[in-house]
Amino acid sequence: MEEANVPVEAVPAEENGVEEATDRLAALQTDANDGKDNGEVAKKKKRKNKSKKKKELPEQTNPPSIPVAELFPSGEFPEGEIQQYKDDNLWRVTSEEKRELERLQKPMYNSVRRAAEVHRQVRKYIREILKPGMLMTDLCETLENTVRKLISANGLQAGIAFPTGCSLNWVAAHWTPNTGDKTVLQYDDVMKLDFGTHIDGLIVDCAFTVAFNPMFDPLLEASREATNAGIKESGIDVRLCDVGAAIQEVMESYEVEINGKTFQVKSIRNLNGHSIRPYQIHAGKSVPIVKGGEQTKMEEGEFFAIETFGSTGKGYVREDLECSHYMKNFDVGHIPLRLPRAKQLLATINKNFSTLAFCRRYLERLGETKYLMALKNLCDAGIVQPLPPLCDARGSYISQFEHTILLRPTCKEVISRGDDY
Ligand SMILES: [Co+2]
Repeated sequence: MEEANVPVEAVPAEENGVEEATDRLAALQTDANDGKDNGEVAKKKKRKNKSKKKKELPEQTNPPSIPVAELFPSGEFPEGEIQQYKDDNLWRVTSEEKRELERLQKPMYNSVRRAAEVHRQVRKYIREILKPGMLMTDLCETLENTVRKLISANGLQAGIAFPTGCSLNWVAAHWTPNTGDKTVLQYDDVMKLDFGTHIDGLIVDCAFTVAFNPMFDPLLEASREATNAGIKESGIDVRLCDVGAAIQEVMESYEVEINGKTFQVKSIRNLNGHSIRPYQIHAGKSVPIVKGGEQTKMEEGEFFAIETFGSTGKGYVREDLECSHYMKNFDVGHIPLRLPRAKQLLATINKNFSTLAFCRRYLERLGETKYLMALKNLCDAGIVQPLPPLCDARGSYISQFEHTILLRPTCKEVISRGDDY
């Protein structure tokens, strides 16, 4: 019923840009990839011979091009990592009542697992092609087009859940290049790749950090392990402040030496994880990453993004730099608009993003031009919220890891877990 059924690749304005991005990427590819390609050819021949005897499951190509729906013909997508609840909640594992509740939710679990499988396959590919010298815009467009393909993007029913965050160094979050940005990824950069996929608004919010210089390894390990500690601590009836305390303890047990100076890694005190609901990335509950937070409890059935940020700076962020990210206010009802341009832009936003976050590049690929004043009108009217980059002290470095978890009635499922992190 969505007319956005038109495959996104069919948007003409985008075609050239994508090809250019792909060409520039190809120029950067190493011989390592050639070796892989040859291996692929050899494997394919082998498969062809075998296939006479037994029908095999399709395998993903490199670069990835097969929608994950086709890779799992049964329609069942892989479960995430299962963790048992602790202490007072051990009984849930075997409760027949709780198991029945889960049976009813199976289709919903399966949808979000499909979004997670896309996330895993896309990040695996992006890690392979990432290298210093890449244009950030090319990186994002390649990532986004790969998501669109693997998730079988279709209007608001399946697609990208929010802009590709690729914040560098002291920028913690909410940075993606605007059109024309010439930023090039550097060997000494610390990049947070934070991207989201969704099926029917069920969002997988998952992020990792990339650094080429091994000097940053302890900084990355700090936030990776802090996030794992937060996931471990999470559970039904667990107080959010206890999750924050567990995260900070692990994070701040790390030190990192950068160019001869030693820093204790700090948890950024004004950044949080968050609960997630359909089409609502920040659904109301915040998961602190330092001690002293709220006593509010996590509840059965909730989705949470557990994310932590480790910094060598002040451990405090403020809004800075040019804005790229925007999102419709989830709670705002119909507001009549008189300015025709603002009205028309809002129609585009409603149709393509609804209450999912978007960026300027996403508007432009839909054919929007000269929309900045209209966008400002929507922000001033309180309909759209600008989400500017969040920055610590200039010259500092920040790492981030994030997973989406689901507090199922019988167990905790780390939906976005992969063999990478
Ligand atoms: Co998040």
